[in-house]
Amino acid sequence: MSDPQLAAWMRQRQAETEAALERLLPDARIAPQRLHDAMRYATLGGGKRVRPMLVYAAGELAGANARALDHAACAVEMIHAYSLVHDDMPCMDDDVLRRGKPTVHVEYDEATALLVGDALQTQAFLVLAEPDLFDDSRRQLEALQLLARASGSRGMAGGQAIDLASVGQTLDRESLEVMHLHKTGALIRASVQLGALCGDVPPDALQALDRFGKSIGLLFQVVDDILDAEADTTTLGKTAGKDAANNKPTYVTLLGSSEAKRFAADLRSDAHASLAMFGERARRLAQLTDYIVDRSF
Ligand code: GRG
Repeated sequence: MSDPQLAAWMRQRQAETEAALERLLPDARIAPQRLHDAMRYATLGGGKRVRPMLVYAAGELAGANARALDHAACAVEMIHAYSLVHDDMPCMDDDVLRRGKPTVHVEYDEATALLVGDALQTQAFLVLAEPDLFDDSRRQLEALQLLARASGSRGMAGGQAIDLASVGQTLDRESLEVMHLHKTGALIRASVQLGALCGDVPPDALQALDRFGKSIGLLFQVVDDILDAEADTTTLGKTAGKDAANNKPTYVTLLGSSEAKRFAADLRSDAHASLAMFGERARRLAQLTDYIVDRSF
């Protein structure tokens, strides 16, 4: 990473996320120990923590208090961790490795993996519903609704359903976009809004941040597709990536690599344009946008 200040900020926020998750996940010494242990296994000690970093960066812009931000960052990461545990199960992607270690159903068992996802999801809402977290309880209710909407059938889970239904189908660009805006984009978009809701921003600022969140949510997925395709080119001699190998459409299979990169560049510009009204206050969000792209190409 080119900017040492950003690297230091990211390390600090990642460490803060880890410490807050340690505190806010159930203690593995308390019954049911095996479930609690598996929840911690799924959540702690791995991952880039992109969503928590977006919560913190938006919260900094909005002047949010640190405790509310820790809880919001953990809530969104718990939902993300649950989605990965379920996504890896044999009934979905059937993956054996996640974040460099065996997936939860491999390390524990399938029934435990199902329960880990369920319990992480409810833990997320418990953590965000903590009393006296927000200065304004109406904003806390808004945050809870926002996270529920982004995670549920009209958000991430809905996107996963569209994805499962698309296996073996030829999706057009619009349908692929709808799928990713839900499956990956909804939680990333919600992370930015959650950070802002922890503080105090006027409605026009919240709208601009929502446009920003929508652009980077899609950007994240386009970059993921490109990275996946490029990893396959170097390691397997294929050109389309794991999803494509699983007969799932991706931006690279649909648009080709050059056009997918052009689309990523457009989304990056849209994201920066949405931050224009904030000036210097949005520096971290702008830097995180570039990080999402530059971790690859
Ligand atoms: C099972 C309800 C349900 C939803 C699953 C998000 C999702 C929906 C599945 C993940 C599948 C996947 C690998 C999508 C590609 C983009 C993505 C979300 C990658 C994983 O997120 P990162 O890169 O992971 O932020 P880390 O490990 O860094 O947290």
